[in-house]
Amino acid sequence: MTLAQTHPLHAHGTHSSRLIRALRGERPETTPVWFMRQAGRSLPEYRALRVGTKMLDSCFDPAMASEITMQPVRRHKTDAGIFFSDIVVPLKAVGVDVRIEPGRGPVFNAPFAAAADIAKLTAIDPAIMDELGEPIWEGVRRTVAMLLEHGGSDGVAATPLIGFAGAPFTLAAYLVEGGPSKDHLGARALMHTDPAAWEALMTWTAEVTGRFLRGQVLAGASAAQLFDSWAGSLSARDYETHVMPASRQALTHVRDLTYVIPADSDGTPATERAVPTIHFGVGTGELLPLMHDIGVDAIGVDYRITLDEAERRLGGGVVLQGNLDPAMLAAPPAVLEAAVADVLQSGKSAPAHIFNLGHGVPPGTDPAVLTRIVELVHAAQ
Ligand code: 1CP
Repeated sequence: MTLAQTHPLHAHGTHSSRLIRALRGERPETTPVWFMRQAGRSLPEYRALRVGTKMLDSCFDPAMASEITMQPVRRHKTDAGIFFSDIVVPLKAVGVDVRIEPGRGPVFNAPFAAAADIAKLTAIDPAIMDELGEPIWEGVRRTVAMLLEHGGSDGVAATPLIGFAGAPFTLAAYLVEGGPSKDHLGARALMHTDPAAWEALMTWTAEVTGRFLRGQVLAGASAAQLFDSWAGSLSARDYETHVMPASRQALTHVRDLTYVIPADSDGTPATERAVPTIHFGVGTGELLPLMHDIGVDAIGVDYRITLDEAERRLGGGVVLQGNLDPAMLAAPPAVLEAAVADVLQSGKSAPAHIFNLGHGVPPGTDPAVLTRIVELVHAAQ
């Protein structure tokens, strides 16, 4: 790969942003902060914009998806935007009959639980994602242009956009169950009752979701996060045998995408780096080393273990993202402040720390609390 073939984000100037520097393992003077699910129902401007538009329709509307992505960046001054979409968007793009029910989540017309259903699904060529994803790529391009105009949270570098995708297991948990479930028993059983159908499902899902991630990075996203939200229901052994290969496969789709750190006036030559990746799951304290082993730059940690405990389990030297308990967003200001300070302190065990919640922003959150957290993190030493 030559510098001439590099990823266009070089031109966006996000290489020196707090987020991208932290993902390189540097420790910026100010800890970067963003929130999973920072866009969405906690914001009145989001609720107003969404009136009359179904969730998935908004994801395929480039003007709406880019505007929704910008809302929390403008309001809270976060160090990153996360592209407004959903993990089931690539499935919808390739023609799978899925909808998002308000207050519930993704629901399929029929579950993909039997080998025959899975054979029908996997007969869809994943490569059509590249073309059918065009409204998403256009949404990303518009967002990146808006972020460039907006400027950086530090007043210097541009604010980076994070692209994301669901990991194959979390998507399979919805596909096999036909909708949200508590323990994902259907998916966990299928890997043992019909390992061949399971593998076919995981391989296909990895291709579709990997292409969804790649398309976002090619359109200008500066980093990529893989959400394996429900992997915490798996044993380490099942994760390693039946899930990890597909997650690794999904990420192969962004492995060759790079950005450039320009030459420095002190004589340091330009360097080319792979687009940084983050891997997050809920209740995955037992899986952290395996989740790191698929080859990612940072691990997202939920709120169940402290960041220094996560660092210990990872063997040290891993960039961490997290992990304020979303329940703290409803706590009195003094309690919240102490909790933010605790997370920042614990994050010092890592080479670099990106402040975030331990899971998504709950819909009923007072947005002023999120703005306050950004201020607290940016003011901390
Ligand atoms: O601002 C942002 O963070 C971007 C928006 C975003 C992201 C990152 C949405 C919009 N969805 C997602 C990812 C996503 N979707 C995940 C992984 C992250 C996580 O664990 O929270 C998962 C598991 C989903 C599936 C999903 N979509 C759920 C969860 C259901 C369950 O099983 O508990 C729900 C409720 C949705 C719908 C959805 N996605 C996004 C929004 C704003 C909404 C609510 C829409 C509405 O009700 O109008």
